[in-house]
Amino acid sequence: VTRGGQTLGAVHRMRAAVALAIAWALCAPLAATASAAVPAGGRVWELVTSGPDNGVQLFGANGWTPDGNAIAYGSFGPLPGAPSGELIAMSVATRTSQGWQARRVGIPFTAPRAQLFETRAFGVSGDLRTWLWGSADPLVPGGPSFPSTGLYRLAPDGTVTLLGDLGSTFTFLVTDPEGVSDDAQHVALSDNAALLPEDAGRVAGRAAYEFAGTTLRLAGVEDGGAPISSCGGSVVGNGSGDPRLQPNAMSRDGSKIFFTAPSPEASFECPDELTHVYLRENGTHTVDVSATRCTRADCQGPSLMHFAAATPDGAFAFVTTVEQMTDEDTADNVDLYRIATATGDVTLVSAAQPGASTDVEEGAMLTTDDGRHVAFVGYGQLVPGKGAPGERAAYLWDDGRLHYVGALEQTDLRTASLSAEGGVLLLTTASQLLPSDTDEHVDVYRYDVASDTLTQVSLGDGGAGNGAFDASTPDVAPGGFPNELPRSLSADGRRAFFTTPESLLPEDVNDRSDVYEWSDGRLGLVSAGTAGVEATFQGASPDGRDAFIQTDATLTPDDRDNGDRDLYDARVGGGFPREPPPGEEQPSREPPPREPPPTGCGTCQGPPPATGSGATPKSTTPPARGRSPPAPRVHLVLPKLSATLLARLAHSGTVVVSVRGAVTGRLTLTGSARIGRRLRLVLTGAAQVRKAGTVHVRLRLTAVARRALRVRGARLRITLTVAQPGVHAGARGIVVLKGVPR
Ligand SMILES: [Ca+2]
Ligand SMILES: [Ca+2]
Ligand SMILES: [Ca+2]
Repeated sequence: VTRGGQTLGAVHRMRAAVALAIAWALCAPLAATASAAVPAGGRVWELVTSGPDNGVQLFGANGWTPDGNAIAYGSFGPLPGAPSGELIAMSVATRTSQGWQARRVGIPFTAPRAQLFETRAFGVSGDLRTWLWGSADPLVPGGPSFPSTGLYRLAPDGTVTLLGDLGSTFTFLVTDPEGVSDDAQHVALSDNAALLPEDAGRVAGRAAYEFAGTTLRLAGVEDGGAPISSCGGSVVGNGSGDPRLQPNAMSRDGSKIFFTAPSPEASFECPDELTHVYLRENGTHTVDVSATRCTRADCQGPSLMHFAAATPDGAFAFVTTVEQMTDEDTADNVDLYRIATATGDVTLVSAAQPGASTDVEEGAMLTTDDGRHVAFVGYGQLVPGKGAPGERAAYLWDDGRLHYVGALEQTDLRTASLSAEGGVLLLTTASQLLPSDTDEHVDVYRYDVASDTLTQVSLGDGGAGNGAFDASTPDVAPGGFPNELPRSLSADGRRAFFTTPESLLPEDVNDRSDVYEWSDGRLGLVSAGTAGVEATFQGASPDGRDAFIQTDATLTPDDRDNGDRDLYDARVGGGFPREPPPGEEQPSREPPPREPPPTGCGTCQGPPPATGSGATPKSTTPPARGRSPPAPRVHLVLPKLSATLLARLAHSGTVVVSVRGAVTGRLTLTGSARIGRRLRLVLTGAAQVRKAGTVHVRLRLTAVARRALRVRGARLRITLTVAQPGVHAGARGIVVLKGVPR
């Protein structure tokens, strides 16, 4: 297959390389020859995972503050300097005038057990300062322990509060809370276990609960506190647990919880009860927001109600149902309704005219914060003269006016973005919506209400963009809870972001994924486009100034991890003063003690040497607050892994190794490697060290690693981390395991 990007690539390779070299030298965006500027649009790359986090095994970004100045992200395994030892370690990076600085988030461990798998972050406040933690190990004395999971709140000052016991569940199987308020003081969740005596009569389904402060109460109840459903419980939102499928099931201030009762999965046990959508407000008052307003005799009801979304303030709820909720609605199809919770007013969203008939899909829908602009998927012809009979298509409802956007095959609105001001919808589809799209692969389209126009955004110079590549926009981070849904459009809709492996501009000289920005009709590169390295878009700040990307490319001089993956902010007008030259360093930024690579080490290597004294020590943690205690002079040494030991590990799946330099407390060894396209946990080991010195640890290959090694010719390049949470030292290195085909 010949692609436009490849034929252009050779011609432009040199030009792009020169442009990049200049950008490097200036450490600033290029002013002239705008078409060659990388990154485009006046953006400057800033290394977010800088200092000790440079090159950590990133898991994903979990969200950022609206100003784009702080971002939360997960990484594999306990990081050196971490206060605790979760499998997915959380950090928050904050932008300062000198650069991005990370702090670890975690709760120090109280019991010598496997925190690695049994503890994880469940949510975070909007300012990324207050955290919710779930753990099957007690994080405070007397807290629940396995198989029960405790829910904890970690305050900005480090105070840990046990909120309650979520019942007998394994932490990694517990769904995330379905609502966390902006201040993280309110948490809504659907639980199998009966957590309160009032819930003891439930015979099927889950029950919706709410933590208000430290008070646990049932949410799926009548005014007086009795469960609405006598048999089938209730769920927060629609019970999907997916923030894309039930946005704002809890209002951002925590005062309103939308719930469905009975719980949809209990329909067999409660055949006489129809699911309805209710609003529970301030833990005192409940309204059936989905009660029909139709007064005709033939209202096609009563019927099931499905919660689709709410606005962040809870002023509007959206439901889909076949029941006719208003007298004007006479069609017998599934419709989307908007309900004003204060007045009870109901608006039929999914019909351009009364009587128009089509079914709305019970899937992802989008609403602006004011509830006046809504995107949804429907089947058939909702707007006269647009689309085809039976066609699955995206629609945009604009304050009473319905617009046909375009056909959607396979894809849905999970990864779509609606601009905050409501006028622009960005979506991905494999359908060819415009003549410019001649491939059968996914492209990105931008619909503008004001001009009623559709634009193919993933289209490059000279028509590049019709190769066999799928463009994409981000879904919710794989690390679980988001505090912000990934956003691919600026509030005004004038900036749109996406990822594609296709080379759309001459500056993109690789055939790997890169991040692009469409801005007022011009396409630019947000990531580097340099050979051999890929980048993916994570999300943007509301104004579009900050575009967060994850990339293996080394984009700034302070990225010294030899090509490991990092988070970057491509920020309009960003950048920092240059680092002080060697010798001008603050005395407090003492370089970390470094061990030479162990001898007789087979294929392993020590951490890369610090390049220049500007390197931030990998083994120190910024003090949480107040004076920092003197860092103990401790440094762990990676285990010696001879070729024989590695072969034994590959064959048997486990070996015992010795780690030098341990102090008393918990020690963990984790190894991660790329298998296919994903970063996977491949090695684990832990020990409780009772006597400082050398400690023996049993290393185990995970099932996924053992499976991968059975493939002939397989090689796993494993990043091995040894860490002692709370101890100011750690070490990382690389080992290579060869496959053992059988
Ligand atoms: Ca296409
Ligand atoms: Ca590329
Ligand atoms: Ca890097």
